[in-house]
Amino acid sequence: MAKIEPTQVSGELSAAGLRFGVVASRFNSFITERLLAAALDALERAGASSRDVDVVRVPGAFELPLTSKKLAQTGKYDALIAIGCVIRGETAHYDYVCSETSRGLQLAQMDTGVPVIFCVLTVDTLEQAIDRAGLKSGNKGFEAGLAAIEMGRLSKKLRGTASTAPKKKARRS
Ligand code: INI
Repeated sequence: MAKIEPTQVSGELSAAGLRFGVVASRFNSFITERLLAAALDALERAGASSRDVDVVRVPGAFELPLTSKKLAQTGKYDALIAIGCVIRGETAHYDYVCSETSRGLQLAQMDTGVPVIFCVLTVDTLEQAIDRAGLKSGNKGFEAGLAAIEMGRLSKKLRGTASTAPKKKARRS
């Protein structure tokens, strides 16, 4: 058994003083509005205030990545939450929308360094979506709110950690 006690780093679940951007898609709004309400509930319960939370609406999940990236680039937010719901239909549209949305959201956070929480339901049926938006399996929006707080806090903390700060270039004399 190892005896070392490593430094443990994680983000606290306190939203006070953090700024959040939420991008919510209108497609399947019956589901996405429920996810949005639960995400806002999580932020509020953890101490976020109205002036520190912005909600931006987009037509569908496919539009989430670009909008998230633009919000991240403003430098105004500690974390973003992207909310959508894609339900499998008869066509391959589902696969394109799902893969490009997830890929785009990952790129948005990797390109900007701002955490983008993936709150996009990708399901086969409306019933499965309803289950994940407040019925059987809890509400994924609430989980996303908590993840945004934790990642916003953690990112803030890591920015201030000496060992992760970019090294200054040595000056030539
Ligand atoms: N957008 C969704 O958010 N969910 C879906 O289920 C969906 N389906 O099935 O088509 C969907 N399509 C729209 C897409 O996200 C774009 O808004 C549209 O293609 C315009 O770019």
